[in-house]
Amino acid sequence: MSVLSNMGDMDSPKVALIMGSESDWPIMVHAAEILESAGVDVVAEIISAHRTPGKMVEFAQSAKSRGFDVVIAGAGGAAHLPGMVASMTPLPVIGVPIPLAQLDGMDSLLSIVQMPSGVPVATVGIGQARNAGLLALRILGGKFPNLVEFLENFAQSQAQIVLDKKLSR
Ligand code: RP5
Repeated sequence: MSVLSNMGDMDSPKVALIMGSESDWPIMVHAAEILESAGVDVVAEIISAHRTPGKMVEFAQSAKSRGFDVVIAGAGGAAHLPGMVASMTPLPVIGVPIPLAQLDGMDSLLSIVQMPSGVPVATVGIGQARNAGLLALRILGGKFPNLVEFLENFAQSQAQIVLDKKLSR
């Protein structure tokens, strides 16, 4: 493998979208969609902190050299994936708490948000994968100015949708 293919294309933004289970994908796909509509290269993978811990360590330790700029990690229940990955990479990690049948995602939220001092994970709301994608775009905007333009247009169209609403009675 050449150094270049290992590093990826350094001039284009690249986000790793990891999740503990295939069952997280219907929520996590919303992060992929907003990122891809902004032209960001997304690599999605199932990595479980508990079922595939070796794969998690390998991923976290190589994420930066693989050319990723940001990691978005979704997990439900005892949601240790985002925090464990953050402990092994200098990249920004955004955690998405996945709601499960029991406890409505409060377990996932509390598992992800309450990180020890020195190991930050930016946590979005329960099930809010699209916000994780948007936050990743804001982080990437510092390096890729075209993404700032995308976000400005996004905010404008979002505002227009609200302005166009009519209340009927
Ligand atoms: C977590 O366990 C996963 O992130 C998922 O949200 C949850 C349930 O996984 P499955 O039993 O559906 O594979 O690790």
